[in-house]
Amino acid sequence: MMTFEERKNFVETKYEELVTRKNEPIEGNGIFCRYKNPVITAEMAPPFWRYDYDKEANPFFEERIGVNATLNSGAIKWGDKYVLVVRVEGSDRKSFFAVAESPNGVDNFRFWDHPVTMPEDEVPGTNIYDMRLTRHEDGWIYGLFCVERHDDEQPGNLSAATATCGIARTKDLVNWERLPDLKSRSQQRNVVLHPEFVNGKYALYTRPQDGFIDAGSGGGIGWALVNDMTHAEITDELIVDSRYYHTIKEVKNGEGPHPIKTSKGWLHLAHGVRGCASGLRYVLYMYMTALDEPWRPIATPGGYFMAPVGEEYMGDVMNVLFTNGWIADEDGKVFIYYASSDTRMHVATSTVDRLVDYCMNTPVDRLTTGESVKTLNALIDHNLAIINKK
Ligand code: M1P
Repeated sequence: MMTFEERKNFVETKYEELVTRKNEPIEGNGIFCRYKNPVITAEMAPPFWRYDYDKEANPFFEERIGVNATLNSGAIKWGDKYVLVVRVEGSDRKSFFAVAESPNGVDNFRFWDHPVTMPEDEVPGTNIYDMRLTRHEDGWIYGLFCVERHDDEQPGNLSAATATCGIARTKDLVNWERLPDLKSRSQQRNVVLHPEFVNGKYALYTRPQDGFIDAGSGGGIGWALVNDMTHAEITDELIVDSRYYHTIKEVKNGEGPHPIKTSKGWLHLAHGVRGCASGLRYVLYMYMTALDEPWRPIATPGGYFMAPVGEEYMGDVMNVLFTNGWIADEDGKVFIYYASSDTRMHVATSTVDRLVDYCMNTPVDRLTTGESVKTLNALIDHNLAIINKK
């Protein structure tokens, strides 16, 4: 067995190798490029978070605090750095937020020294996760996230929980002002703040749900206007992106990061969930809404945008891709940050033009096999006419 010094050296060398390894794009379908390596994994939590460096207190250099997963991360450009507010899950199953930054958005992510100390709401949460970051035109950076608490109305059920939208705001990603949780008739998860005022109000993408897990009668991704983020309350909610039978979002869907503004409309990234024999399958999909009416869909490409491949299938919760962060650079490049199987973070890159083209020109899902075959035959006939002309 190794000595204290040998182990410390071993742990630090392995960590440095991981955080400095170069990432490479993999050419794909013309819409986006995946990258060879995940961008953040549990092993990239700094050794000084996990080990006690005091030789007397920890003579075997044993790990004291385990990190289980690094997943569903909010994203923001911070000066010239690409910054993720990562959901870090400890081996005790509690998630917390921690900021990691990279000079180029695809590798060399390093965590800032301390995780985020998030102030509590009046009723403290048991677990918080999945932050969506919005640099709002009011001058604040908002973080909206899920707060999980035990459902005390079901005292005999240890697993009964409630999902509420927590709200905090910051100017520096270090000091967070906690605002009261969102008030809503239903439970809420995957709530996202739109970056601009709409009709003078704050606008939220919502996900009304009947229970902690079940979207039930929730209908899909909703839209609600709120007068004041310091006392946010949903009174009216409109469904902007519905769920349908036998689609990739039959069981649930949820807005990802806040939409990107383009000259053709707002670009949205979301997740859709369906059931299958092995459980739930989470994939990513896109849609666009009108520039002047961000609640009105103008493009709804059919099927998924990204689904798990290779090692992405495997992890704590299998068959899951989830996203709540992307960054659009001024030159039009888009960095899409997504987690696989609730375990690790990845990046894929594209451009605003490619994503708009994808949304505008991918056939819609016409909801039956007969219609899908008609759509396919139309493309084949179109292509054969071109090919046979040569
Ligand atoms: O386990 C997959 C995802 O499940 C939930 O997402 P949704 O609310 O859409 O079902 C969330 O707990 C999410 O964190 C998790 O990745």
